[in-house]
Amino acid sequence: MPIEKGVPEQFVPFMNPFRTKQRVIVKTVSIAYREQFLYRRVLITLLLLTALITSLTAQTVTEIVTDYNGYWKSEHSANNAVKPQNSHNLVAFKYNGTRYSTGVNDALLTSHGDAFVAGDYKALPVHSVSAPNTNTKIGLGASYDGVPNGASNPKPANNIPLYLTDGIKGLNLGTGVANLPAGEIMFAVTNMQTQLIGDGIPDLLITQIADPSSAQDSYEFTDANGIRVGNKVDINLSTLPVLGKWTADFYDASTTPMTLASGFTATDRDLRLWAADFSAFGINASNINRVVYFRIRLSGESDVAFVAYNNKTFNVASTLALAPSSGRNTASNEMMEIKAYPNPASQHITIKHERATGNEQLTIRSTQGIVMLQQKPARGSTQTAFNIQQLPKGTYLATLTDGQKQYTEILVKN
Ligand SMILES: [Ca+2]
Ligand SMILES: [Ca+2]
Ligand SMILES: [Ca+2]
Repeated sequence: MPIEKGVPEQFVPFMNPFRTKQRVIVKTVSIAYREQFLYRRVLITLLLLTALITSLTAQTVTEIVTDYNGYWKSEHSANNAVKPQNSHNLVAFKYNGTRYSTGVNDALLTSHGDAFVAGDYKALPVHSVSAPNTNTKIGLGASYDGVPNGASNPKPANNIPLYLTDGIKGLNLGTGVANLPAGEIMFAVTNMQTQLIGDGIPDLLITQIADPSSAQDSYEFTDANGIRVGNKVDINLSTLPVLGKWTADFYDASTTPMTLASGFTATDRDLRLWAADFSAFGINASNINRVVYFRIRLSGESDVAFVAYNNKTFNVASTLALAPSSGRNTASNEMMEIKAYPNPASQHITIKHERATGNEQLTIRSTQGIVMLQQKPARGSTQTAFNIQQLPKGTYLATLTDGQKQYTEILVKN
């Protein structure tokens, strides 16, 4: 949700080079050549447009069904006039012309005569995120707080992970976060099913619940050391078709209790959904065995009710960690502001960090999120050593936090 940004960039400029060229050349060439040139120009434009439309429709969700007031269906071509203003769960979505259920309530679809392919989708289990900034807002259906046209007292809980994982299977579309703080989220993935990659059935669903900006979140798979496997996918949600509208309060999450400004009370926003098969991430039979994590790099401007995954295609063990990416090159594979060495290690591991102020905490967690070791770096120090002899062999996450920022590094004990 852009707060102080201008109009998002559109894909405008590709015609311009042709125009410039034409102006220069046309004066000096024959009519026949000019016609031929124009014909070619039209042909090239048509081909470009066809390619653009094909790439857009390849990932297009055109309809959603939720359990709002029992049953609510809204299509891109015909937005439902009813605007949800409370919790409601995603029951189904239509992708490339086929309706897939999420497993929230298949019987509801059957009772309304909606044909569907049975699916099993769950929200990614986000347990922690970076600290909210002044643009971060919690979006809740306007009546979620019990006050249709105002704020409740006490205010709703200021709990970002809650609103990204609430509802049936975590798929509550009526709660979410606008301008989700910039950072990285890592998920440990298991049981990747090769035969379900490239089958055209979506494996990832991303919601967009407010005004989209052109800033792009980036999604990718990584190996045990955080190195990308396949390709990253930058997701521009501003080009997606609008599937419907909802009426929401956007509480300011930078203070607790949260506050609700009048301009953000009971205000209408668009709902969008992005979906893709994991083949879009370059995952295939030859590299699938290297996949250990799924990583999201958040731009700081996405507005998310939940990010869901196809539970038939892979399982997500836990949320590992989140670190802010401010000032970092998000195109890079580097994810650490802290550095562990040696890594892998078997006896001792040393973690280099910025000069400690005395307010930091260094924590080593298992991939299940269990705290294994913890230390407070000494004030003025730039590295902290851990004895890891007692840890079982495997992969761990070291996280440095000062209450505001978090930095994470993947460790391997061998
Ligand atoms: Ca309200
Ligand atoms: Ca939600
Ligand atoms: Ca698939």
